[in-house]
Amino acid sequence: MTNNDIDPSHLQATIDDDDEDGARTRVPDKASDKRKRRDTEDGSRQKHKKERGTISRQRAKDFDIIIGQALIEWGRYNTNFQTSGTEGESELNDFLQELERISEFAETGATAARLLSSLRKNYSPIDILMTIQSKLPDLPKDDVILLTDAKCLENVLSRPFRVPLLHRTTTDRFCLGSRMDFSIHDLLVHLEKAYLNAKSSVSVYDYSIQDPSKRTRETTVNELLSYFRSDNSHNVGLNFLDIENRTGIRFCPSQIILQDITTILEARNQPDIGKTRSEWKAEPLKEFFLLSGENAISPIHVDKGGANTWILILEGRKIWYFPRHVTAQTVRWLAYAGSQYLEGYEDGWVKVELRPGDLLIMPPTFPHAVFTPESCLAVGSQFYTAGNLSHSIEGLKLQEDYPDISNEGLDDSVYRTLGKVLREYGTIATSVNKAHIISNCSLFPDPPAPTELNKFSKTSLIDILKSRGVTFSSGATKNELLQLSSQGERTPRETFLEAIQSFREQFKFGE
Ligand SMILES: O=C(O)CCC(=O)C(=O)O
Ligand SMILES: [Fe+2]
Repeated sequence: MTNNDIDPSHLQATIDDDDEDGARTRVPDKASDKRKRRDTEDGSRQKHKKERGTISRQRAKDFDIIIGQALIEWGRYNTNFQTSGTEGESELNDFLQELERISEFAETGATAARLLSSLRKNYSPIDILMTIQSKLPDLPKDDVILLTDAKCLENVLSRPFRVPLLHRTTTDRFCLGSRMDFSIHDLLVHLEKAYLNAKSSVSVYDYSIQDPSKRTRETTVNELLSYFRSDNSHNVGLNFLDIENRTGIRFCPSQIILQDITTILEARNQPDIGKTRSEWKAEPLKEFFLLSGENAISPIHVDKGGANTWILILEGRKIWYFPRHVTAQTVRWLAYAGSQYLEGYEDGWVKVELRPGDLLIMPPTFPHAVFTPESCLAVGSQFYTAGNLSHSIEGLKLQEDYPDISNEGLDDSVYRTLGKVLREYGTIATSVNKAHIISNCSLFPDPPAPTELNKFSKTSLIDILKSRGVTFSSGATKNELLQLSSQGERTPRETFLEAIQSFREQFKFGE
């Protein structure tokens, strides 16, 4: 047996030989009075047995109290509200009721770690081991990774993660966002000043509309202002999920900016601090506000482009639901079953309650549904990390294959960013990182070599030219089309496919 192997039966024997204080029971040694000694021994054994019983009962009670204290405190909320009865609303309302019925609040392995450390104050390591042994099957697994502080966030982001990260702000745990003193009122004042005169439009998710693909409609800042400023309680929770943060205030936790792979590559490309000669210019992380009316519901979807998403609550609350076990297969199931169907998810659904100051970070292409029990302002954005890059590539392909899984379409910036990252990342990736990325890169086809273009049909050439936005006369011959195709500028997606191809070529077996 090595030092790392602990034999539970051995521990049991050791502890049974000792009294609960860890001191061996001493019996008076008087050779002249064996009987008395036996009596004393019997009495003392009985006494200790009784004491042991009381102490282990007490220990079990203490343990339960500590478990109770270590569990995350989740607030109450109400999902039974009046709807105005349109078909879209009642459908989504039924969806929410079902989601509530089947989902459980997230549990975490950190609970077990906290339990251990609180037990250490009162019990010996052996006591703890014995108790943990019997409770092991009941100890929570990680539905989320609970973050304790900024250092912890930095560590977790530097590795791959497959479950959401959650940081809860409490009196002794500060918010990880760079600030949180910005309310719904502040946003309305800003929007009124910045946009109203320009009659700017914003998109709103309106679930009173029955066809899910038509629920995102354009509206004006004016409608947004009057919706949030009227005192009447609303039947329909409107959801403004796409308000670009142009306040000049940045909320993103600095650990996210520092672990964002575009930030890292940009810094590497600029050894002379202060000079901006580099070709590489990352697009700065754009932040978006999510402004949601009370009782807004978002059905199941993934966020776009295989990116990680962070979200910080500034005011109000949200209930965030997700499958307990997510793989590419889960996402394909979502594509098949649709955004309002909850069965078929392995290990069911879990939820977290998000309060002001709380930060949630989801890994790439992670299905989720959201309920807003009280009007809420949140801010967030998307980013790529080295640890999750192979999953991002897989997620991007999933969204290409099943566009309906996301509430936002793919845009050129996704391909541009990932293409640039792949071109640069090979120089710093470990061989394991490279292997993971390459194996998912093979989900994408190789871009056509210019010499192979002549094998393409006329229709395929027309498609290529159209995707590049190249204009040509309707009567163009195949040769003319060929010439245009081999000369023209590539689309961001084509450039991304080329980046994938050259990433693969960097990796030579045996080197
Ligand atoms: O807050 C909501 O209702 C949904 C937010 C969300 O998941 C998104 O905008 O992608
Ligand atoms: Fe989302």
